[in-house]
Amino acid sequence: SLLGAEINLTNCDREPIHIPGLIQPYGFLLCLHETTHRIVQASENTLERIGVAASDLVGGTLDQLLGPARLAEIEQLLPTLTTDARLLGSRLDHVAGQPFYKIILHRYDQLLWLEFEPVDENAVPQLDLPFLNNALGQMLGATRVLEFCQYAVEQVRAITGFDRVAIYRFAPDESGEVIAEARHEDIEPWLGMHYPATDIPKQARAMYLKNWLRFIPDVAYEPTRLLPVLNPSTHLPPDMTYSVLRSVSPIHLQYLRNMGSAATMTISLIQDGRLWGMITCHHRTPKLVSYELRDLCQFIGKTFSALITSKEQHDEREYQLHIRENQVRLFERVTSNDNFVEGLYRFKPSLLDVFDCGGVAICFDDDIIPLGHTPTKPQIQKVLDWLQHHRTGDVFYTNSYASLNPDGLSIRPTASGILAIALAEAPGNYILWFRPEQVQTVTWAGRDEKPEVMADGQIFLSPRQSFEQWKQVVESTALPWKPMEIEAAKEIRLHISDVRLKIFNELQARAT
Ligand code: BLA
Repeated sequence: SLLGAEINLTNCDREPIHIPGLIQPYGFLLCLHETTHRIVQASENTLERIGVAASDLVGGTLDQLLGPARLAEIEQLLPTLTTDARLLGSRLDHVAGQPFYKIILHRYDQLLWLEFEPVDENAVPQLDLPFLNNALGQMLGATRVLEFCQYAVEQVRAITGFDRVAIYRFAPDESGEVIAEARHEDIEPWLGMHYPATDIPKQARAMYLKNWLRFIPDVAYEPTRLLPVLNPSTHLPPDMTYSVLRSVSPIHLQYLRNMGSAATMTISLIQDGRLWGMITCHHRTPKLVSYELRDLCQFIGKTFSALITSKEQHDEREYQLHIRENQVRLFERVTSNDNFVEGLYRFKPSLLDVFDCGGVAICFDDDIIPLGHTPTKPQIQKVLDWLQHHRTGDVFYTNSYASLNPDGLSIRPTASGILAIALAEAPGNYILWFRPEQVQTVTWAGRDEKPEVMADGQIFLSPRQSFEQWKQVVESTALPWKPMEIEAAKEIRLHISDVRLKIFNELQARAT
């Protein structure tokens, strides 16, 4: 590595992936001095690509390569260039008598970057407006997040033809889950799989916030060096953050090979300045996607990003409505039933159905009524004893009971999360909602496979070893209780106390 530091599985976050001094050789790169427009660096594969040695190009100007019309066009573009990529013309360009190339230009790190990409003549890009219009209509019309994601993966697959197009959504702990997928029927599904945060290191995430798209057309490539490796003015390797051809981390290339992927394209999904998720595309054989189609995919990624918050809000409102409706129906039973406790569990919806949980326990007058997946009655009794000594207020909740009470370790599969409401004055009267440990509910990629070991003893690089690591992080935790769920529990508590007060008053009235 350029900084002389050994990058391995434990320090990926420090690999300086923005300054590899290398490119993917399917295209070639020229870096021009910002003011003189002389070529200061060139990728070493120009000889192979266009029959001109990089050493012959460096120090010279572009007129060695391009005709006067093309040169004039470039000279006109250069002064206004920014980090935003510009494609030179939508027509094919002829470089020094060789096959067709397109030129992608941007300005960064005091250099003008000219990246030459070969044109796949079999895949002449078509900006299909009816398709786009229809795609946009679908995305706008989708109401739920998952439906929205499904449209997006199907559209990207229809445009590009990748074997697999998936949406990978990040969790607050930065691990992620495949929540939508469109794939070739011959390959195994990844839907529902979880992968660890370390699969996409921090600096790579930061890079994908600046770039909407990362493209690796052939993971089996031999990287090509820049000549010279260091920018002569700065004596540093040039910052390739915005370079399309930027060479890929060898660790990530190995990862992709282990996944059975020969080509990938990844589109960032960004919400409020943070990475919400990514559309990841994989192909079993090398695959060149034209710049225009990649641009179209970026357009879809940006549209997706702009709409995601509204779809999330829709899901939230729908969940809120579901809670309200079930609450109302539950309250009717509680009020109309002679025995209000029966109203809580005998019918549908019961306490189990009002919001997401694994199980419920109604603990009333020394009786415990469990519903769904709960600890055993004696275990529940222990939770009640603990609550009486430790609880503050009428509502208590945690998504990691075992971290508060070591005794909770034995019940963590069903009761890592506990939401409790105290009923009435009598001590020990509670309703408890339970939520299972996340580890019980998550499908981790390859969790049941044995770690494989490579010849040199290094751990085989794949998502499949990371389950243990992640498990340690989230052990004994459940998904957190949402504010609207806690609110719903409080309302249930109030309603029950109203009903009991009414019963009490009626009894009093009858007695007098
Ligand atoms: C990059 N890792 C990536 C990228 C993805 C993933 C999508 C973006 C680049 C690309 O398009 O391929 C991970 N891809 C996934 C996951 C899924 C998927 C999780 O399809 C699930 C469906 N990777 C590791 C480890 C390290 C590592 C242990 O697993 C470090 C030691 C590094 N991953 C790594 C690096 C990059 C990366 C450095 C940046 C590559 C680049 O842009 O140069």
